[in-house]
Amino acid sequence: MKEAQPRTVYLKDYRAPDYLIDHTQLHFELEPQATLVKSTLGVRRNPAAESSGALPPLWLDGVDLELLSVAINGELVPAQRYRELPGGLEIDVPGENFELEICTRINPQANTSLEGLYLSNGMYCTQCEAEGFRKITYYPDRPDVMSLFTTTIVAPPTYPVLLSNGNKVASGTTDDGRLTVTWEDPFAKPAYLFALVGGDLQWVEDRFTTASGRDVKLQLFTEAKNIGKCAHAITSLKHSMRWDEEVYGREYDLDIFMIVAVDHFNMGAMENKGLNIFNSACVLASPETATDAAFQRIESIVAHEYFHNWSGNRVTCRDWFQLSLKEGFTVFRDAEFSADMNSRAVKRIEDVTLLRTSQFAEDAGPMSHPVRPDSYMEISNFYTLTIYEKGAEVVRMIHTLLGAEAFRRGSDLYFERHDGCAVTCEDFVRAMEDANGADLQQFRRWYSQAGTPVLEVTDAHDAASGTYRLTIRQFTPATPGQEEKLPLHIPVAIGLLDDKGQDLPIAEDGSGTVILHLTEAEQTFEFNQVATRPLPSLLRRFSAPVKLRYGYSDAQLQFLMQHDSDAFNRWDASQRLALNALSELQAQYRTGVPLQTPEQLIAGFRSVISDTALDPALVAKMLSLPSAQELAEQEGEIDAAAIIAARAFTRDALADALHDEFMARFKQLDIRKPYAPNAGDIAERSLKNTCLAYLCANGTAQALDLARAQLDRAENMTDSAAALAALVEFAPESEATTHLQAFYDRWQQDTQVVETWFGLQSSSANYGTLARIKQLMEHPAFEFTNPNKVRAVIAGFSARNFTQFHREDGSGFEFLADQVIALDKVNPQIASRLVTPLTRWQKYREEEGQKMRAAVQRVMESGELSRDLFEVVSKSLSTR
Ligand code: 7MK
Ligand code: ZN
Repeated sequence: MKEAQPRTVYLKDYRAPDYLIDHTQLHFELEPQATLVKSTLGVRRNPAAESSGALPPLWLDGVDLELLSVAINGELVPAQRYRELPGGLEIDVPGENFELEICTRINPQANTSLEGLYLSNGMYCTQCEAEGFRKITYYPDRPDVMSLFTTTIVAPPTYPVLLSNGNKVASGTTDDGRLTVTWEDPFAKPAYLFALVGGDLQWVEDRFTTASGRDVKLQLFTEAKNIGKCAHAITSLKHSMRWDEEVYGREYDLDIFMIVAVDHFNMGAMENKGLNIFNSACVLASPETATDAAFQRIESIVAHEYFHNWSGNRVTCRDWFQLSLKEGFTVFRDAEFSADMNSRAVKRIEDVTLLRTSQFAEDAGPMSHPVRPDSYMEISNFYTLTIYEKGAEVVRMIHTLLGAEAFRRGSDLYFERHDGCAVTCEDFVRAMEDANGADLQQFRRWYSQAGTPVLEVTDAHDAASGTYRLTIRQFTPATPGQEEKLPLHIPVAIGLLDDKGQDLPIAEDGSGTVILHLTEAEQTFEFNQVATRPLPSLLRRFSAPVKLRYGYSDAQLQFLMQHDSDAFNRWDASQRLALNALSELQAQYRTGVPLQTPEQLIAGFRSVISDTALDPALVAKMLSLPSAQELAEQEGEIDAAAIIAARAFTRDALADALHDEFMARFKQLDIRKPYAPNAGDIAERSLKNTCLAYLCANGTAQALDLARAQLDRAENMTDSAAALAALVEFAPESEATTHLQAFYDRWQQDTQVVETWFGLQSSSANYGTLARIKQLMEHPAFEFTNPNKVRAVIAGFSARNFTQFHREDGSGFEFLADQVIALDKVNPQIASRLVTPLTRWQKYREEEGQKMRAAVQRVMESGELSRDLFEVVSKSLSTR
């Protein structure tokens, strides 16, 4: 019942379970250091099991449990009939059907891994996905075992709120004055969707009437001090419920939907049936304390977890290799929801930025894996951008290939056919095919093939015949364990612009965008009646998760920035223009010549900044330079110093050349009005604050005064945080420190604002030095056992402060290695995520790469590692 040793699990070894659990009765007596868990299981031989003949022993997963007793059909089982083994319990069984009762003791207070049952600020809560339930009791902890759960919780009256999944069916007081509550979940579910909460909580309540007239009670539980921060999440929830009815025809299925906010949480949130548990940072918001970005993040995460009720809970995963079945689909669903609620183009830009910056880097690194992996050591390591974001792109491509109506027919069939079942990615694709008579045979390769495909596009125009030809070549670079790659079925959305910037009517219906089906390694597409050479707008809306290469000139990019009817590609053109300038500057830096002012980029940005016809949010995105991390991803061999120098130089050159434009636009947008987190206002604030950052980069006293004034009188966190960030980055250090102290004094009672405050310092290129990071870790508000604090301070530095983390002395790497080693003892999941930047050492220039590798090596040799950390570190050291 200790954790099992590192072993690799393979998809090809999947076997149906030998036994099913028809019903699961749980009885908890909550005690911080000695919680008693009694579980009563209705066990039945699985008729579909592959083992035949004699009854195999029953295997139950279990980790860090103290076994008290085992009984079968009401009689204690003697010790020689069961075996406590690493990772679980093996029991000899008396027949095909029996009732099994197991009593165990656990220690929630000592549980800092935040998996299973633990305490957060005195509140009991659980996190079971993926394999946390085995830290609560012995159980077949696998998603293809679905059971009806009844849960009784007994706790002292100091924990008046006792929650679990489903409906409350009984409550009372025990003889010794403790509270007892029983919950019954009428839907069969796998153990990973189980949840329990116990604490002294307050709540806000609302109602929602479903399309068919069911009245649903909505509750959001939190510590009393946060009760004023619940409104936005409740509104988001109601919007999500309505949207899923309208767009997918999916209604909520219980009479109550609860959300609980907890401060200690490894991830964003969790979709436990009827009882979602959220990281406080992903659910609590008020205008004074939360930024626009936080408001939008909350809206999308509330939606994501709610949408899981169908894509995840009613239809769940057969095994964890199928994780993207629920996650990719649900991310696609929440992205479309956010696009409908806000600006579609801006949402797409944000998602693609994340994909290109982080998923592409993952796909090019030692942990590269397909959307449906074929092996893993620790499943927690596979809650990745590939599973989530690339998985969502794969679903989006199906939507693009089939069209919206056909996609809906496919999802209807999928939900109907597999309701109440644990299924596979293959089942999803087949439903899409069967509902439409479609053929997605070649498309399936997207699920099994890792790596980011590259498209190389060339074109030719023949004026005499009026033909225009686009030739597209595709290839995917090798990834660890997958040398050979096959051509994929890729939807490439394109338009052709005439010399006025108008779309040629190339689609059958006369519109300007067509979807090319690229299926071969190289393919030529022909367009007729094209009199003059057009300018292609390629991969509109980012119709596939690929790297697209085409030899655009800077002038063509500026033309696309101004004229493309596809807003996404207008933005993309601005980014390509910036990338051209930045890679040129990196080359100059490397050869030691003086850096030259990027005139083309300045001209391009100038044309955008004053364009008042464009959505200001889009303008803000177009004026934003790719991050250092995104630039690094672009390079074959990363030269961190060159990236840092080129980027800072470019930013300063833009700040200088466009000072008057930035000032004019800032002044125009700097109007006082009551805060509302709607798309229009968010857009204006984002452009205003983008201008402010450039103005401050310029460093004039006048610009800094604007930031000081804004910090002084801002009534919302978006504007105060933006002003503070600009001052921290660009004001003299002593002044920055003074502002930070004042800000802290004002907000120290507010956990979410303190997290923002930490993050703003640790990620500041100028202010966030290693010495300062170490200081922040000594701050009384820092907590090594709280993932949000660790992420804000340590990951703020290692993952978002490229400049300081990559200092040439390698001190950043050594620091991170130290923190990872220490964290692994506290919280393996967080340690394993935090080490990521170091594990990509292979891509860096020799000297720096070797320093990073040495840090990884030191982690490896530091003693016994968790399975989580061992997997990522060993894979990093074994790739070249
Ligand atoms: C999002 C799993 C959960 C990483 C990103 C989430 C997790 C990890 C939320 C935890 C989720 N099922 O809903 O996907
Ligand atoms: Zn999810």
